[in-house]
Amino acid sequence: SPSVLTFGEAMAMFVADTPGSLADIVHFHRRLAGADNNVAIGLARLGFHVSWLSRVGNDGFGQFIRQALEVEGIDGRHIHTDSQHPTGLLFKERASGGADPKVTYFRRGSAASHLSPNDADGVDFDALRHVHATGITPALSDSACQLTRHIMEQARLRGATISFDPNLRPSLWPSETKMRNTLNELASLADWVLPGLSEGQLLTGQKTPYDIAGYYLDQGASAVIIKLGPEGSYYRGTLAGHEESFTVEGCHVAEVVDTVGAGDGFAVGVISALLDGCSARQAAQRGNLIGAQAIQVIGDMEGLPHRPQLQALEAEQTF
Ligand code: KDG
Repeated sequence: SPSVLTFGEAMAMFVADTPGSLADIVHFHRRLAGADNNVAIGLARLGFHVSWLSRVGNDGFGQFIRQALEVEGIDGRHIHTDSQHPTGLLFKERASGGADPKVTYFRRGSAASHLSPNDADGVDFDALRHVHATGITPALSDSACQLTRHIMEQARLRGATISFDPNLRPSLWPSETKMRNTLNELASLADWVLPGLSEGQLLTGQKTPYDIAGYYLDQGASAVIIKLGPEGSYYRGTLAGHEESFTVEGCHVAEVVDTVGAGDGFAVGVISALLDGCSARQAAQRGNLIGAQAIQVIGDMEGLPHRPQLQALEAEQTF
């Protein structure tokens, strides 16, 4: 099966058991967080060979992350243990009514923020079919940003496809200008760019999905798929050998439990479909479908389907 690499920061995430502010919550449940490792898990569950590159602290949470990914069958040979710095943490309040829950990070100076290009020394880029990058990793530090660029450039040179989810996290960046410039520059190294609508607007200064997509197509992308939330997703690209654009309707979701992880589920759907050889339309549809699964559970990745579940879900859809 095709070999995929993702990389970035995983964290132990503490989710409040009850609604209210972090100042008042006593009980939490521990789960796994991290956009890129969510995508790694989703793709591994669909049968892809996935490796995830990172740094974790020499602590219990680092062990937790290693174990959680091992259980999912993810290749952990590029996970480095950093004895000098701790594993990052994240606390998440209980969201209500479909609103985005508030998150508080304890990740500055974490093991993963010390990622640097050397950490990719052991990667066999020739064996890779696909690399998935997110805009969170370059926000962690200058050296993590250099690693992101290094991996994307190497993958491109060796002919692997690259997907990029900007995953805007303004609180992790020194300024909005730096965020915008860095992420647009990194996106120019990617084949498939997957922003949310408001992310795309902020990054490109364009209003419409058509124009946002145009910005990244001009930079060299072959597909731009824009997440429209409940309205589904919009595709513009040249995957079919000529340019086309269309909107794919969103999936009905009975109850939105927690929106975090929707974009990662979307990425899993799009990437897996395109690696499976499906059309752009099928990829956008599968993105919506898996994104919709992710928001019906509290955690980020508990809703990500295994291959038989995905087949059952796709059979139920009347596209
Ligand atoms: O996409 C989900 C992530 O946002 C979550 O798991 C935490 O990686 C995370 C982040 O940096 O916000």
